[in-house]
Amino acid sequence: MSVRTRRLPQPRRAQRALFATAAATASAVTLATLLLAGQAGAANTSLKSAAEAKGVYFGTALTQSNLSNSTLTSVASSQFDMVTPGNEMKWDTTEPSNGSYNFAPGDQIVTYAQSSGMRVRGHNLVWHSQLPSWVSSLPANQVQAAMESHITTEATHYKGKVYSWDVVNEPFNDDGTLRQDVFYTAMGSGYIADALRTAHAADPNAKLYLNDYNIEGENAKSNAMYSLVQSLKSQGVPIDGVGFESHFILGQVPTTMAANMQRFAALGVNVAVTELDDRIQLPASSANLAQQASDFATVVNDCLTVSGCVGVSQWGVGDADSWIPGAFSGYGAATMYDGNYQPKPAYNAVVAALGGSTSTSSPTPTPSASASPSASPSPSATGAAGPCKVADSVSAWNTGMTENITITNTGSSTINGWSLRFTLPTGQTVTSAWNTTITPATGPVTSTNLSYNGTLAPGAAITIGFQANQTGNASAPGSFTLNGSTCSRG
Ligand code: G2I
Repeated sequence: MSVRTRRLPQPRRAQRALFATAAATASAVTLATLLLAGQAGAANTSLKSAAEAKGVYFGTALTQSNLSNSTLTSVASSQFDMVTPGNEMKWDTTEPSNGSYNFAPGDQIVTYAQSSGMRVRGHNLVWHSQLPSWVSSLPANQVQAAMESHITTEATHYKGKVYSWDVVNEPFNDDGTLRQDVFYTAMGSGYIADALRTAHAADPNAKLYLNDYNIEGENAKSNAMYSLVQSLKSQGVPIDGVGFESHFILGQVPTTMAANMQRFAALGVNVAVTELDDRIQLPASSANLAQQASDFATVVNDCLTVSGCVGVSQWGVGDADSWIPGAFSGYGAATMYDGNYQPKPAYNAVVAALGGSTSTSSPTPTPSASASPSASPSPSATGAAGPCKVADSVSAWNTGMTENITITNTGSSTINGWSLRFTLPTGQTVTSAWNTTITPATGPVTSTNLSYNGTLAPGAAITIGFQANQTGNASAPGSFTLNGSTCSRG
């Protein structure tokens, strides 16, 4: 498998110029946008600009309720150039009763995407889930007509506004047999070709996809998808792409992913990573976050390796809006942004995998594809850093505690790389940390910057934190020194 060099196809470039105008307007939007760009600003290349330079997109899922979270939308519009509506184009929203359509929630996402210079992956037209009961209880001889009119009406409504459609979502069982849903039961396997033809008639320019999970590696399910696509292509059925959802468990990205995607591309279809996340059993340790950075970089590299891979989308912007904690008890931290929309090690690893720069001004090392979050502070970290202020807050329970520490650069020079030293009260043992590495786990400890938050401009603040076991004394440390200077408190 060869690593390709891509040139953007002309239409994509022209479209991008159009989006750039919209994006220029949108980028004036809010101070929050600027602030967030600064926070992610450990990385001076955004996900989307790095992806576009490679001829691919970087997308995210967004729901209607996400649109009222300005922190989230600031990250979304500055970092991503493709949006997949999380729920708003699904059948239960768009046609809750027979013949009665509601496109308002989906339209809101499209409007947001257009005003932010992002394209839209339509998701989805036919799926066994989030399907209103009126469809599943139709007599078999009425299912085809209902499916065709649903597809025709929805794809016509969004004609010219979506880049692609997931026409049939998740058609397979894990053993490679087709799911016995209402569509299969009424029409047999031919419902898939019928759905694709109907969508193509309504919007001939949309790229038409089949999308599924657990088809990322070579296995019975991906073999079945492969045979289906091969057969559809041989019959001249309009199919343009296969979506690999990619809901991974930490450390379990299949080693056959690139080869698997490549065999689909060789059939003459595009491939895309459509719903990437990488769930971690909580609490996430810094080693977990390093593994996650490696997993994300692997997936992005797999896409870049495969000619015909058009882009990667994450399922949700950050850990705070991810579906994982609600669906998998005890798991979370599955995205590139933490619960406060701060970039995690996976973010920098992805920018690096895309060939972008994660730092020019900071002397902290540019993370490699397998970036470790525990980048050491730069040599300058040992010098005097100038004034600093530390505010900390502790929340404790019988045997544990979390502590968040906000460090502000109150001086007039930029801090490039930092070490914060403090002494943990007796009985406290750090079990995990965020936005920093803390060593050792007890007693006098040193907390150092990660690769993405080593630079602190004058007036800038960052928050780090840790979870610890404690044996009755959950108080905060008495004093903090930053690069050798004692910090004021408050
Ligand atoms: O399950 C993760 C994804 C797997 N592939 C297809 C995607 O469409 C799917 O997305 C998720 C949404 O992210 C969830 O938000 O699909 C779920 C349903 O299968 C969505 O969850 C549902 C909840 O289960 C409902 O209780 C809720 O009413 O979201 C609904 C709308 O908020």
